[in-house]
Amino acid sequence: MRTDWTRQQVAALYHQPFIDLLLQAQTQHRRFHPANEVQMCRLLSIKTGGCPEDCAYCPQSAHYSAGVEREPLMNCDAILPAARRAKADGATRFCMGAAWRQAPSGREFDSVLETVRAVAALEMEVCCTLGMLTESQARQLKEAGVTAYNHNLDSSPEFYSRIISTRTYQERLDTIAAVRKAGITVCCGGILGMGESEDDRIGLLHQLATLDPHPESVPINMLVRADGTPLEDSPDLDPLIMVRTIACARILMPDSMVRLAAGRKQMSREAILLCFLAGANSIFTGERLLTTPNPAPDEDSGLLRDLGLKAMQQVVHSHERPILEVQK
Ligand code: SAM
Ligand code: DTB
Ligand code: SF4
Repeated sequence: MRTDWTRQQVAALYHQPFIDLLLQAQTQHRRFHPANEVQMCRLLSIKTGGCPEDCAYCPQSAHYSAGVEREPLMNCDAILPAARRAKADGATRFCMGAAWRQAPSGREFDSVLETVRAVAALEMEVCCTLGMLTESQARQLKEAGVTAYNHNLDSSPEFYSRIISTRTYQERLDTIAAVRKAGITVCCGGILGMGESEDDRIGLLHQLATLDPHPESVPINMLVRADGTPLEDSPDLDPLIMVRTIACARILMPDSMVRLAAGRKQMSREAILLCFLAGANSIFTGERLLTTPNPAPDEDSGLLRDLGLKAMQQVVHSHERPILEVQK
């Protein structure tokens, strides 16, 4: 697994002719992952809105008025039925998101730990995204059974400061390091369609691919424009940019799960198919992401059926697998 990519190498990869890129990505995909399988993940917003950060894309920021109702932290009894439903619907990963700048301490954090223990007992992957974490909080989450922590770099270091002013890129990297140190797998990716340049997308890919080890999970989000946020009027993103970025992520981080995350509702079936061809092997399913809509479950099951894709039962990374077989 290479972690010493230069930004020039990432740029050269990114600028390849599209078909060469897709062929390389799909070949790499089949070396490391079962072909025609997609992991289904489910999101739940367990604490909604009123966030002190000013992320320009986010409807949950208290700096903007995007019409998201604030909701306090849900308790374990309220969350567990959603996790059970997700499992019954075929999801193998349950991801709980909270609109916090940083995970709190005390009673609220204890409540999250209780929930994590209960979800872990359902034998699903348990992912949390609660904002910045200290090493001690990361350790406690690990002990409670968290398997993954989502914390995105969002864009290149240069573009980041145009999107968020209340938290630095380095703070993001520090949280990722604390998560890694606690032995929790890292889920780290970004958002496309915020007005960033090609060079910014290359910069994001370069940052991700030089994390050592790579994030086990790389979510690539297409901006979901929310009214009331500074990015509400961003122009449409060409979906082929999602495809190109996903293909690069697959080639640079071959063993990682690449998640086609937010934005599928704005994408055609053909564009989504190209993302799968480029090496995406995970989606969020269910009516809702955190606060914004996602394709309806029957639409998704129809798509998977038409593409002959199966729901992945268990994710196995190559370091956990003794023999690697290249699938034809
Ligand atoms: N507050 C925590 C944080 O920022 O790490 C966790 C929740 S936050 C909503 C999780 C991620 O969702 C963000 O890092 C961002 O990449 C993504 N996200 C938020 N709003 C989005 C939007 N409108 N479109 C696409 N992705 C978005
Ligand atoms: C990620 O990269 N995307 C997911 C998950 N990690 C937490 C969240 C997408 C949120 C989209 C906006 C919303 O629904 O509020
Ligand atoms: Fe808060 Fe996370 Fe939204 Fe930023 S992305 S405003 S940190 S909830």
